[in-house]
Amino acid sequence: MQIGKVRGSTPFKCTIGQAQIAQLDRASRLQIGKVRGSTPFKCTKNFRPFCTVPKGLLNFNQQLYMLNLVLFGPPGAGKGTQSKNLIDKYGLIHLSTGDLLRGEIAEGTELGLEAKKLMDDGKLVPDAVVIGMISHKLDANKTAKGFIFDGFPRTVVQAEELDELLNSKGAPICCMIALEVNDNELEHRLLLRGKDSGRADDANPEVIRKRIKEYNDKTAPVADFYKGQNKFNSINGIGSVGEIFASICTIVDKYLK
Ligand code: B4P
Repeated sequence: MQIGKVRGSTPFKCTIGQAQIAQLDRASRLQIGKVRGSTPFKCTKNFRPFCTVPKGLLNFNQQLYMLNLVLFGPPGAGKGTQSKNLIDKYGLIHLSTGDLLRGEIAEGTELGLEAKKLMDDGKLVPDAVVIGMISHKLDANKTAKGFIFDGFPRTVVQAEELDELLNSKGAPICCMIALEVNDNELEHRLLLRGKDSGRADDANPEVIRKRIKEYNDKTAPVADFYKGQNKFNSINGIGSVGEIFASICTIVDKYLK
């Protein structure tokens, strides 16, 4: 439990990672403030959404709270699939580095042409490229309620850079949710998708195995990074999309209480 203080308010109880919206009591004309998950607190007419404690309660415009999630897992674990559901339910901005890179490829940019060679070969794109893309997207979405980072960070360097970027904006990652799926199932899913996705990296079993190896070598250690910050949550990524989504929501909802 933390003590929060919004400018012009009395201190109030709150927890890290909760509190989204300042709900002033309209009936009593701005006298009682409540931030989701907090005890009601007294505030004045000058109440402004400016919080001195957990910085994660603010978005980049200094409004209250951002819910920033990392959706983690090997290729084909279902990050993209579950992100769609999460956006609908929580109104977050989806940042998928895979989608951003495929967008660059579709537009035929220089960056896209470079990335395509690596992606088709099952390799990761250089850190500086994806960090630059993410930084640009964060700046372009200053009023977001929060972000789902899908497929990013994929290396410890990316995780460190993301921390730096978000901390400088006062809105750190709330939690990482890792989808656990075994290699056989991953290969099966990606080959199935490859039949109609048109994605070269899904069509070839050898490339899929290389992507899984890249994940084990370079991406899996990112989990330890978030374990060290007490933000790591693991869930079983095998089952129906609905069941898995329900498990994810149970975790996300804890951060909203
Ligand atoms: P991504 O686009 O991130 O995608 P992915 O790892 O292939 O898949 P994802 O986990 O999102 O799976 P999905 O839900 O679609 O990466 C592609 C490439 O981009 C990387 O290899 C790399 O080269 C590059 N890249 C991206 N980000 C990078 C970064 N940060 N740094 C460096 N390089 C980067 O699910 C897969 C399939 O499974 C779908 O067909 C889906 O329908 C199915 N499925 C999902 N859930 C299921 C379930 N519960 N049961 C059965 N099937 C399911």
